[in-house]
Amino acid sequence: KATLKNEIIKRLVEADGKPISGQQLADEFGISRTAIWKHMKQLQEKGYDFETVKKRGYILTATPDTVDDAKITVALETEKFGHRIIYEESMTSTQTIAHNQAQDGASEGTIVICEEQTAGRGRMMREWKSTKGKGIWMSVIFRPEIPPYEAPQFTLVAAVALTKAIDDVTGVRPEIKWPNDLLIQGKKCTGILTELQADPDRVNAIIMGIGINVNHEQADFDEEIKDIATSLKIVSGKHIDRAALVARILYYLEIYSAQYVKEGFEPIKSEWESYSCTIGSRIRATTLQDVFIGKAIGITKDGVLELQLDDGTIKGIYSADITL
Ligand code: BT5
Repeated sequence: KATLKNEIIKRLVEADGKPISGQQLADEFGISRTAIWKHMKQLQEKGYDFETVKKRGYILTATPDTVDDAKITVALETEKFGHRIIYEESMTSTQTIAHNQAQDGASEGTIVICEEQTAGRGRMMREWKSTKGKGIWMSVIFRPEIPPYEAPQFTLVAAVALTKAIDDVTGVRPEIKWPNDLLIQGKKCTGILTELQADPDRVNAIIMGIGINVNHEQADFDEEIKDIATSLKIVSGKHIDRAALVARILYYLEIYSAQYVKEGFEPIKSEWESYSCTIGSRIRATTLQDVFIGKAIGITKDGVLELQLDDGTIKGIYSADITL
């Protein structure tokens, strides 16, 4: 079972270079030494490697460059987020799978994550490019007790959580472009897609899709997005441990989503504003019906973007694409 393998890896990481014998693992997990040996073999096939010290046991010497459940589990520091991980190397879209899981009753904090999406999507069925092994392509299930009209604020809350996690792990602080993009030096490194399962008056689940370009080189981006996209590696100059970043993201998502449900958006608003590159700028907001041009002067305590039009009137924008 995947979870037992995760526990074995966790145990070896915590041993911090000291060998643990097959017998000891067998005793701790209540299975035979042969069963342990089989798990070790399978882990080796997945890119984990061990040194075997005669008579004394296993030392973990290498882990794969993946976002598999074992790697994330080892790095987790949450109460419940990420405690259930659905991982496959390749998926159509983590959103689709997470929707099905949520419908089947998956609990809050369940995540769906993969190395590659073959049909990753953005808002309004736009395509989301998800290069294999380079990014974080993940969906997180929330079960907040909020009315459906508040759900867009969840995108803003997530943007703050993601910004802080990226800053912690890479030392690079992205800017938030209202409502759902994170930019670095004006280029998109992250997109957020907030989808709902709801009754008219009640949210059953929020399925939050998070796409982050992490270890892409410039050449990893397709022609269509090469001028508008960037990655954390390109800007930081460092290869990033994606699993560690996932764990940090889940840490902040757990904290901020709980705070939001308890206290609303107001206490998170000033932090959001301090990361925003939208506020104070002259922008063009394309909504489903219209185009508005003006100066973005702030967001309300409900997360609605306030645009001052050239005739001085203030227009509340609930959902739009922004060009700066
Ligand atoms: C978004 O949409 O920015 C939300 C993206 C959410 C992706 C995640 S990955 C895990 C989960 N599973 C999914 O299937 N989706 C979610 P939007 O604001 O509509 O932006 C889409 C636009 O961004 C596209 O039309 C492209 O111009 C551009 N784009 C596509 N792939 C990109 C990438 N990898 N990096 C930067 N920009 C990209």
